[in-house]
Amino acid sequence: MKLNLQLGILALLGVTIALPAKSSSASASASSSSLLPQPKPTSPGCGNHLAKGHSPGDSYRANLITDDGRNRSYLIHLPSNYTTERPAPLVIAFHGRGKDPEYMEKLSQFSNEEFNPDAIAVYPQAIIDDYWHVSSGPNDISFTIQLISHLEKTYCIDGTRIYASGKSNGGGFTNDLACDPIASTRIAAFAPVSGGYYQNLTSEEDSCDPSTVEIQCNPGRSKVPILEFHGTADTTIPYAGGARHGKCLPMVSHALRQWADRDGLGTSNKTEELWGGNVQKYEFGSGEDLGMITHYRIDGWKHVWPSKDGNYDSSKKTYFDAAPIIMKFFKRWSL
Ligand SMILES: *[C@@H]1O[C@H](CO)[C@@H](O)[C@H](O)[C@H]1NC(C)=O
Ligand SMILES: *[C@@H]1O[C@H](CO)[C@@H](O)[C@H](O)[C@H]1NC(C)=O
Ligand SMILES: *[C@@H]1O[C@H](CO)[C@@H](O)[C@H](O)[C@H]1NC(C)=O
Ligand SMILES: *[C@H]1O[C@@H](CO)[C@H](O)[C@@H](O)[C@@H]1NC(C)=O
Repeated sequence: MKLNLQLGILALLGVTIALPAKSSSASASASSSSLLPQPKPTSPGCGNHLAKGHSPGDSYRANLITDDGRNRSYLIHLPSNYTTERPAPLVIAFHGRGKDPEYMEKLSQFSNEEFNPDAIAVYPQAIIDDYWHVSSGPNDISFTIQLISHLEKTYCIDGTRIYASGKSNGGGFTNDLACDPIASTRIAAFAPVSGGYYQNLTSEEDSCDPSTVEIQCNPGRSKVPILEFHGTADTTIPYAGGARHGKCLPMVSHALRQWADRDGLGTSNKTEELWGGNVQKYEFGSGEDLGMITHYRIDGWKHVWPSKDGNYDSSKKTYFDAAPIIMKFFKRWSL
């Protein structure tokens, strides 16, 4: 209580409170997160008119000045039946390294009404090498939390139905948000695709063991829903993991088992062989929680967003589109 009060006074004085480091204790993250807006099924932006020149169904770029003074950009798509009265779900999709929001919009298909009939889709732009930063450079986790608050003030959003997805570096970043004590209390569910879940090695001499490496993760709630897609022929972020860029990539199945364990779902799964056994769907949990952690392992698939028709990543086709599966998964979860 005393700590809360002190932090509250600091906040009133305009002192920036650093986000707790990943290794911080649970009590420190709880006291900081109590200063943040709690998720509500409606938002302060309900009732606001759209800015001049923008209508439901449009995609357009907009900007946000963050508290570190950076001018950040994002692409937003409004559903065609968006109204200023009915709170819409929000999907935030993070592009891969070197890509941009327009690429991610076409790749992910989250602005395609056939796959996403009702959620606002927002595609933020990374800066400095078009890369999502967590431990150095711009604090993109803080940026994402500020972006959510900004979008809730501007648009009519259901704050209990905000979701995150991303590809490659954007997929790794989606997992970082799920592991963050504060972001994980603002975002209801997460869907990384071909994500790079880089872990620090504890010392220089340490070697990377992808099947045992412990994933640093401090979510602010006990049950975090995750849906992950990964191809076994991915040569950028190999399914089997390994050393890369001086860090350690976990074996993808090992990363998912750690999530299942963290969510209290145990480490064994219900396995379904799909499309003639070329895709394995692994669901962890039971009863209402079945599939809270879900993983699609795609045999022979490369570092490519799954699509039936081919896409910007590759003209190759696979058995399914990721977007409708992701949207169906998101629909199950709210804060
Ligand atoms: C932020 O950048 C955009 C262009 O990307 C520009 O139109 C806008 O005026 C900038 N905002 C501020 C406050 O500098
Ligand atoms: C990983 O190492 C980087 C420096 O290379 C450091 O800034 C960061 O805090 C470390 N992350 C964790 C989770 O220890
Ligand atoms: C799910 O269970 C099967 C059978 O035990 C196992 O082969 C597979 O590796 C498991 N999947 C994951 C992601 O742990
Ligand atoms: C827009 O409204 C939502 C909520 O009522 C429906 O679920 C969507 O199906 C609808 N979208 C379209 C394209 O009709």
